[in-house]
Amino acid sequence: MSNASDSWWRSAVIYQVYIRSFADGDGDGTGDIAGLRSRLPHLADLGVDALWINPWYPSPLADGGYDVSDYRGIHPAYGTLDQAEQFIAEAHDLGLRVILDIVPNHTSDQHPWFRQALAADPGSPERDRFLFREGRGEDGSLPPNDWHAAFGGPAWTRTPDGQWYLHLFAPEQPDLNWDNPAVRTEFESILRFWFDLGVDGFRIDVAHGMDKDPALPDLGLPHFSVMTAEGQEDHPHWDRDGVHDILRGWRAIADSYAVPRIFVAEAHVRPGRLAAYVRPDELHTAFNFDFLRCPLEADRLREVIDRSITDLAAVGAPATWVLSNHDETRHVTRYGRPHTGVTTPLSDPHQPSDLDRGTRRARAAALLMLALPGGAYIYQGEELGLHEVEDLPKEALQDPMWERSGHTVRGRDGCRVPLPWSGDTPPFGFGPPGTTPWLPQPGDWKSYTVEANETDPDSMLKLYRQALRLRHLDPDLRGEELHWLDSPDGTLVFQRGNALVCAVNLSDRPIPLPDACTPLLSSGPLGDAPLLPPDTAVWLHRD
Ligand code: TEU
Repeated sequence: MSNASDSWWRSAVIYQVYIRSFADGDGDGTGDIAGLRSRLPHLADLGVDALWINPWYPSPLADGGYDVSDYRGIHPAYGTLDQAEQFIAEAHDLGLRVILDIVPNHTSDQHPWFRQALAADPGSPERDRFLFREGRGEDGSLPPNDWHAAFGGPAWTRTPDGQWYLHLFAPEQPDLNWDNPAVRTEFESILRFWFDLGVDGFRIDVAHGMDKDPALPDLGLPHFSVMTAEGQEDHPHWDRDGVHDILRGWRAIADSYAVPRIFVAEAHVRPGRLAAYVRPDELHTAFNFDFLRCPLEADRLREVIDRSITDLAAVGAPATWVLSNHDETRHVTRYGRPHTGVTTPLSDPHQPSDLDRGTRRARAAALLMLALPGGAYIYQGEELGLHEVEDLPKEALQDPMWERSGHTVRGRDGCRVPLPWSGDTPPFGFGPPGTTPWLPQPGDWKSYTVEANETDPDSMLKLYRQALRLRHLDPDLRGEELHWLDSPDGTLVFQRGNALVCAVNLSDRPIPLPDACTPLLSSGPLGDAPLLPPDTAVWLHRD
């Protein structure tokens, strides 16, 4: 491959496949590789460049697969390693690259290493692969420190012999000890295993978490879900300098292949700290959670866009953009609320959402995102216009957040509902007729199916397809420059290259379109007058 194709990742549009909910080939209610392979034409037609597959490894699914019990296999419900290899080859034949999800901060409590650790004595080499400690208090019945787990409750669980082990997420996800050389060697070997099978890269889960202060000092923070080390200069477990040594070692492995492989970091860090992860000898890109979390307000967005591009350009990295993923409330629902930003841990489900408005704004946001320089991520179902399912029955909820929060946070299942493909009733083509999806689909989703999207010329799917086609064809969208043009308050207008202008109206009144421009694609009707209505975006060509 040429150098140009070696840097495909700088502007790639990457589609996130939450495999459990994408397409079910065998009718057991869980998405699988067979379903994914049968739907590859949908992804090729959409016009994306690559797929990121959420963890598909053997796992007890205590956290949707982010609790891995074998890093070199495929969960039997998803298929086999042979099928995985066939899928990778078929995706490549269609011009789609494949990125997997690696989970290095923690394993499953069913991983052989953790089972061996529990069976071994305190102080043993088996225990040293994880973070086992004695408790505090006279009889050691208090956790070793005051850290909280991201899903609620203490970050420590006591074992029958009295020692405690650390888990920054669920108790079923024990944290690995990255000071142990065996841990480092093992993960380097796992990377090579999948690279050798033809995988093009990895998304690194919790890339800011592996390194812990060996003293494991108290944090002194009263609540959980502090993912970003906000307000904490020297945090004992997030975003410590030691993670960069690990990541540099991984980059060397990716670069050792004739066709270099790539990484994207999932790193929730304080503003200004992300660029360190994408220095030339570290990772290639990182998710832009500041953009995802930003309210849909012009001045706030402009600030985030400028800061992202400038910070990352300083280390030679491109920006990335993302509106939704498997951890956050779908943006159609967020943008239909009075407050459109993400609140921690999830946007407030008690605020009502106007889904018509949310959809109009989601369409505008899609044209904004896809006109920005750098890479972009599309979360499965956003191309169909799906909203968050906020009324899942309590007994259906599977996200550990629900249990761990004492039933106060419903968690992330509402954005993970299996996709609707066709037909008028569940399972909407997700699986063969009679399939009961692992999370129930709303009965009224027939207007969101791929089939329904195909027949409506103004559907979300048609908008995404047209935008992606133009993005590939228009040389103005290839560079990494962006020039802001003067525009009224509440609006964003910028130029790419010689002649591509993107105008986004987030104010509450129509604005005049820039002079001497021809509309190429708009997120909603423009009307007869050359005005851009509220909640609408347009791509224009300067005459
Ligand atoms: O997410 C890490 C993370 O920061 C989120 O779980 C966060 O706590 C949540 O978005 C709050 O809304 C990654 C994965 O994306 C997530 O699915 C896993 O549960 C987590 O790691 C543990 O592996």
